[in-house]
Amino acid sequence: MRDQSEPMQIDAETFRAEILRHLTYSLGTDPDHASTHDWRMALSLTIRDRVVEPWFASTRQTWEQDRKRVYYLSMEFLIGRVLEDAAINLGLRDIAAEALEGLGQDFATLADAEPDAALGNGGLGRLAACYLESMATLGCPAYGYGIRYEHGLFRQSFDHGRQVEMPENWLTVQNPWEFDRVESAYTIGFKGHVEVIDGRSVWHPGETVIASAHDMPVVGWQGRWANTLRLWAAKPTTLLDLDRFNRGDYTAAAEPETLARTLSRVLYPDDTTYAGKELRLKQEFFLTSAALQDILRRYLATHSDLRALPDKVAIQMNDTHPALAGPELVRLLVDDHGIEMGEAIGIARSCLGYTNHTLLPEALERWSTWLMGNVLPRHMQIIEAIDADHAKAHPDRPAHVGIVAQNEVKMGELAFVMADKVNGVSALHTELVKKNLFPDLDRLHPGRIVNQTNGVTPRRWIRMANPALSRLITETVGEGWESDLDRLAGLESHVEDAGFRDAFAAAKRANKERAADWLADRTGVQADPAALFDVQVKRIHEYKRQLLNILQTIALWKRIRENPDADHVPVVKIFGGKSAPGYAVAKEIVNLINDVAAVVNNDSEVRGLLKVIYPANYNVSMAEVVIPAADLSEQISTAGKEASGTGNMKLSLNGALTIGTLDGANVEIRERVGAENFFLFGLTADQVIQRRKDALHSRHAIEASQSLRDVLQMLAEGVFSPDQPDRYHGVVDRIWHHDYFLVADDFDAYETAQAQVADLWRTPDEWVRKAALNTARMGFFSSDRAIRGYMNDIWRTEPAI
Ligand code: 26V
Repeated sequence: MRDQSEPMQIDAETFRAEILRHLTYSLGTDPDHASTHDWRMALSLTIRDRVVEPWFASTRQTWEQDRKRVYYLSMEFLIGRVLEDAAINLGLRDIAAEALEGLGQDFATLADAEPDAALGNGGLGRLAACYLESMATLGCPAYGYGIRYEHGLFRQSFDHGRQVEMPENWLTVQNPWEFDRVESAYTIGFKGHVEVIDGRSVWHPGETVIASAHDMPVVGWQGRWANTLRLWAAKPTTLLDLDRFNRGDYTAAAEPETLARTLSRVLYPDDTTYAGKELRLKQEFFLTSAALQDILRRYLATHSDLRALPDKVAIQMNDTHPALAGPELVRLLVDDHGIEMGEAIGIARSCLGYTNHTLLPEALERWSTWLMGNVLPRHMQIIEAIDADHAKAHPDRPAHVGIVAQNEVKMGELAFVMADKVNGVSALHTELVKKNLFPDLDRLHPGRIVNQTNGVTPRRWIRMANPALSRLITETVGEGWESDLDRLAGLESHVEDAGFRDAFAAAKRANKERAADWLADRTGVQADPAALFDVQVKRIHEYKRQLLNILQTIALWKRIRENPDADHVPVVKIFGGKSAPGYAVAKEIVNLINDVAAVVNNDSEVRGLLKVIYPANYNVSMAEVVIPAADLSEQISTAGKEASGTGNMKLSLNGALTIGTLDGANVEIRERVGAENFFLFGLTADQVIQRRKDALHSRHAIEASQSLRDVLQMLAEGVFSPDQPDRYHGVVDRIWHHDYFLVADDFDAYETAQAQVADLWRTPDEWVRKAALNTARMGFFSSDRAIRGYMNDIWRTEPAI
């Protein structure tokens, strides 16, 4: 293996020659005729060549040292773009840019042409991507297992302010970052029946598909280690029905192929409600079974005793979506390897961990026993055996705690019972998992539930997304902070230095200018980089309360119009986010934000004091532009509902102040950055529960707030929907009568906090102090810290470097 302390050595001249070699021999074109796509491919392949070396070395070392491996099973990996991230981790970003310059090409232009790998909905999928990168950085031998969706998360556009979904097509152009492993393929069964032969159960599936592996290398900081993200594509077991083809029925002949491929065709875009759809269950089993067959094959290549599996294998279930890993591992151990059921359950449990990412009841998976029994008849039997085994081991188990109840399989309970450790994703969330979600199981298994507060990778979210701030950090605290984020604390002693504060402000200003250009290009709306950039970017959901933000925006607009000469702070409200396609209330909020933007941005009386900008199709790449430019981070969920949040971490790390409730990781962010550097407002999780007991809570809140009444009246009168004055009557009615997320109850407190924000903005030097302290005190939220926590407390693995 290469000397790991040395950065990769290659000069621009050699790099240029390699790009040209790929252009000629891999792309079959020449510099005079090459398109942007050709250049991007040649550049990507040149960088990819440099990834392969540490990738092979890491794999070889793991085999030679017979290391324990971590397997991260997730239905979602929200990777984003790969090229620049890989270039930066390999230390090749500047050499590549220099090499390209000599060829008349621009690195940023080529990097921008790469489609996002959008194989995820939001937080859960992006967390998985950050964790893969941290495992590679720390030298933790690991595989990510996911599905190679042909279509990632839909593309969002707006038609008259309303969300329209279009299919996403990242694979229509060749993906240079994947290797098709035709030799790594497994048969996945569905349906059929179970036969008992000599006391042994034999499952005869009625349908089968092939899971075929595609590997993406994941390279860590400075190329010291690389792991594999293995994505499964579904293929038919029989390509063509030749009988039908020969009879001339060509469409029907291709049917087996079409049916099989459906399995990995699209990512389910609804992260709010579990729908009980057969195809989703099949996708979950497809991922899980392929991963487990692969894990056992790898283990058995060098071991024979499956009883020692937990010494070499740690499997993490990213939410309950891969929770069939329990029953599937038990099935393989019992049916294929002859291990007794009780022992198999014990072995499987010792390998498995379960991370919970949501408390929302409608998102908790429960499959009907009818569907489960039909699609996976053998697994249904095993789930019942697991449930019986657990009941027997815990005679004091209350009846309602079972895995199977009222003709449903509760996947949370299944994952819990089959896991060695169960974790929440922030301190508050973990307490709520114990208290509200699994109180009885927590009592039966004290110590099983642990906390691992989320983190984000500083390589992508500071070093790559924010080069201006990165340079300042390196100048101030020296090299190496990217893999040791606690060193950001070294900024703190410089905060009283005016020169440092100026430099910090200048970096933010540069990012805001870049973002303003980008926003103008996308939306036609010009933002003044001197204004306060107030940012809320995340999935659109009632509990995240974009509605609260836009109602306050309306109140602000009204105040500016009524009192044009007052000392108003110029604000740019930036929104980004997609609604689930079937989530009508969220779509109404999307529509409202766009309608408010149209009115406010075209109101000459506002004179640039307020802009509302909502570019369509928020994704990882948009986050990389907007987050470094933010002054204010909106983290305003109804307390108790946001498990953690990770955007909150990215924004504060990049020097935004947070306006937020005591929810998820906000609590820990505030503890670390200091209460005086955080705009807190709103009811606590306990107060939310209490408040809902008053059936008239929202009416009381509205009656107490002149400002909210005015806003609701404007909505009711159709001020923002003159073409259809009753468009927002539903919104108004819900706030009055069914305000489950307590928008009304928190409105006044939120307005007060926003007034404090404006006050602080009026003393720019004070603002910069607090912003810089946010960056300096956020080192804890590196995903490296989180992964070390998983390695120590859950996986019991050691880094290989
Ligand atoms: C849920 C469902 C429900 C069933 C149908 C398909 C589907 C797909 C995705 C999800 C994910 C919901 C859970 C989730 O994304 N939770 C978020 O996880 C983040 C990482 O831990 C955390 O920061 C956010 O607070 C939490 O909302």
